[in-house]
Amino acid sequence: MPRGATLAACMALIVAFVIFAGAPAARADGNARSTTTANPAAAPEKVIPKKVIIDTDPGTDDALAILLALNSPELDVRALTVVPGNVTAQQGLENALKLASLANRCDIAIAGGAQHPLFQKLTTAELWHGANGLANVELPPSKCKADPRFGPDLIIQMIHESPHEITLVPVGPLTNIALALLKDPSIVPLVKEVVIMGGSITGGNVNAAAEANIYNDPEAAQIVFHAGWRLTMVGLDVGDKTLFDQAHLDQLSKTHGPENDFVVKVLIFLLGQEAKYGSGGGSPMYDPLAVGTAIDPSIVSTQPMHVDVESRGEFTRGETVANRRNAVERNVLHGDRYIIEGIDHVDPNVQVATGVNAEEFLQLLISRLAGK
Ligand SMILES: [Ca+2]
Repeated sequence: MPRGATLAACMALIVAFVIFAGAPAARADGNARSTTTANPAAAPEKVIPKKVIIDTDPGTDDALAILLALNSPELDVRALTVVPGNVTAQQGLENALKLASLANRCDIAIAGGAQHPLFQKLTTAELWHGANGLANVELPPSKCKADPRFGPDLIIQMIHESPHEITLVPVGPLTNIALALLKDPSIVPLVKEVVIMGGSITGGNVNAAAEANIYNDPEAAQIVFHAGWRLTMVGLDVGDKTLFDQAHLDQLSKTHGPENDFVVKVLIFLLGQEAKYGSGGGSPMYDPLAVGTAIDPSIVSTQPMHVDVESRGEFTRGETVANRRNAVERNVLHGDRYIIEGIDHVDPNVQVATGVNAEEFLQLLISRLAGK
């Protein structure tokens, strides 16, 4: 009995040891499995779409930008607000309604806004965008209805309804955004981010100095640039690197769908205008690149700079004057002359896009519109 009892006790000890020793291993294995399950590489997490409001003056490249946004799962387009620029406010609203209808997206709010720039007459750009602003392509009448709210009021309301969640993507003159800021400055800290198409740090397209969106309302732009929110400027000079050319057009022409076919017609028009008036080589995708940057910020590289908008220059009204070193000399009057007494730092207020992965972006654009 003692012998048998000893054997039984030993067996019990061994079993207990195995269970005890095995338990941590089993727990570790269990942990490992749950870690594997949570690993994004094994099971990608559902990306929460970014809520965006696109303020637009549609516009051929606006049309491409809007359709890119509406077909990108990374973005949750909450509203299109219309500003005069490429076309009049009335034509722009009609175009925005037709574009949303084409994409079967009457669920989003589409509202008119300002009727003219803050302090100057409007300059429209039918030369570049066609008489109707959409490359003279006639879209079917819209099934969508305009939201009765005033665009800047709609922007204010949506920002308050979703604090810290809304990304503003203005791709026209900045009149509506400035009006929203002037009416309710409390929106500034409640906006997640602002990504604009506009400006340039290497010369303009209206004239030597100014890019069209900023030229069309410099005072509004200065208000928006100095609001104190996170602002990324996707300007003319980076847009000029994203040339949609004949090879891209051939690629997109192989697929079909109402949006795809419309976009191909617009791009044929744009390539024609570029051949006639531009530098050739393709059509710059200005507004779509701003949307592309909202989709994937890594498409562009940026540098923080202090940027002011010139509003009084004889030759430079509407220029985005970028301080690349974020410093100014401190010049102090001594008698009949100034003496430099030091260097003062100026805070950057803009993330200026200075580089772009153009082909990656163009392929993103094509892939989102193909077959739609
Ligand atoms: Ca535009």
